[in-house]
Amino acid sequence: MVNVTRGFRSRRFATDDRLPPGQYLTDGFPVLSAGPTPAVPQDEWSFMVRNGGQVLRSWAWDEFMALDAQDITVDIHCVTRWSRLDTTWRGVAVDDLLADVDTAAEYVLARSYGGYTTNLPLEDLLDGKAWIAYEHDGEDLPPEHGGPARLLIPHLYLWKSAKWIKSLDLVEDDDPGFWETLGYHDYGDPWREQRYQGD
Ligand SMILES: Nc1nc2c(c(=O)[nH]1)N[C@H]1C(S)=C(S)[C@@H](COP(=O)(O)O)O[C@H]1N2
Ligand SMILES: [Mo]
Repeated sequence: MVNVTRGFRSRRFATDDRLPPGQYLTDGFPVLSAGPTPAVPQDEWSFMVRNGGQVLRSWAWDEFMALDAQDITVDIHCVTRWSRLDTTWRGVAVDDLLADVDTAAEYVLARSYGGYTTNLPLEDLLDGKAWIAYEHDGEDLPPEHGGPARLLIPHLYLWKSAKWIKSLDLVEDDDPGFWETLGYHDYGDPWREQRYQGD
């Protein structure tokens, strides 16, 4: 009996430990988009790494599918206060996409089909912390959740995980993206509750 109780408690604490301040758990997967879902057929899709105006790397869909992929299980946290634990994805590590790219840039502006942007420190995209994901829950990523492919950067609030990703642009300055220009935090660490500028 004592052991059962203890096991139950430790599971509860384990879940609480994984919930950043001010967040609640949900089993659903809400859709949050600032505009309409862009239609991007796979045969018209490409993904680029750019520096200034220069395209450093570019992959068509078939080329991207041929890259080494990883299965990813992560917790995700939306600034509107919902969190989901153990979400499953498949995608390519940004480390692999930026391998051999030589740059002095310290920041990245992620750009999406449809015009959405979000700013990130380059180092936050490296060392196994970010992916370009094209499957969720064993299925092709649905268009409303960012398909054909989206950025997945689970250690930051989910607005940083740009849906319908088109390019990662290496930049020298941390210029704000779409939500950051409208008052959201430039970095967005859920564990420090960096929801808005000044948090
Ligand atoms: N291109 C694009 N990416 C986006 C958004 C968007 O409006 N456009 N919304 C962001 C926000 S605010 C959140 S919370 C998540 C939501 O992802 P979901 O709709 O798959 O839950 O996507 C982020 N990525
Ligand atoms: Mo969001």
